[in-house]
Amino acid sequence: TDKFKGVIVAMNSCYDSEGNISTTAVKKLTRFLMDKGVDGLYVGGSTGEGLLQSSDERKQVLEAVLEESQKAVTVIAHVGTLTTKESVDLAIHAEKAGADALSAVSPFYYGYREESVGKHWMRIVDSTELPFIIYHIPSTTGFSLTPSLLKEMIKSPKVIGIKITTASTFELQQFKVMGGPGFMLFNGPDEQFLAGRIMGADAGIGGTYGIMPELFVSLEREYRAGRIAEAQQLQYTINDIIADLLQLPVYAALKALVKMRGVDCGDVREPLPQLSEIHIPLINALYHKIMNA
Ligand code: NGF
Repeated sequence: TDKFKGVIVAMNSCYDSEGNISTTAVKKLTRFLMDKGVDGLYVGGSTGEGLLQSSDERKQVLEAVLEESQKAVTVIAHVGTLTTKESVDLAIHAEKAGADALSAVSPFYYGYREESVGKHWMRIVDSTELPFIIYHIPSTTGFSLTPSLLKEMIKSPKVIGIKITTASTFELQQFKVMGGPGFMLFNGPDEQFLAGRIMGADAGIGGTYGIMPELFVSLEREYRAGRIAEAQQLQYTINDIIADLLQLPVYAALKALVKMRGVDCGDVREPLPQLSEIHIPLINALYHKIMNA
């Protein structure tokens, strides 16, 4: 459906100076992104540090986003955790709080096989009436979604798509075909947003959108209008910024830049790597690149 099209920001979580959730800052960031014209928000994912928070904290963040957005943009709640019980609890909460959809990474650490991952995901799916988006990110979870598991999962009409964070647009396109009519693919790697869109992604979900929402919103507009050369130029501009970003501890750098854009979300949580003095010149240069793009 149209609800899940376009630019969906994998938004940061915000903390105060003591490292506790700042719902005030979460709301401010929500407002900032909405004012830039993004289509949706993905809460508590990788960029959102959901896996570094307690369930109670994750609920606070989601509630703050929903309170501020008031249904004006699509809100997807990432509810992946290490235990089925906790994910189901987060899913039920997300539905009650008013989220539009659920998403979850596969459980990790014990090196689960397809059958266990499928059971975990389906328990989440069955716990609410909300649509569910599989989060396929083998680089962090070690689990790669298989065609056979996908086939099983799409038997439920609630499984509406896959957020795919792999570099392969071939894989993206193949999953899209396997999912059948109406099945949605969400592009994960921001550096190939346009490539993903062209190969069948209906939307992108990404963390770097938050520091340069204008560029992604423009890119999406140009793409929809069929102005591919213009869209490609914007992707090149974005990729020049991402190439620099990847020289830094990415999540910490994103937060530093979000702060420069006007919303102080605090530091990333340990054990994520923090920024240090040596990174400051590159951060400043990046900020100028973004503002002059
Ligand atoms: O964080 C990663 C790890 N990838 C994100 C994104 O796919 C994850 C991507 O935006 C996401 O959306 C989330 O926060 O849940 C990258 O940060 C970006 O492409 C720069 O490489 O792979």
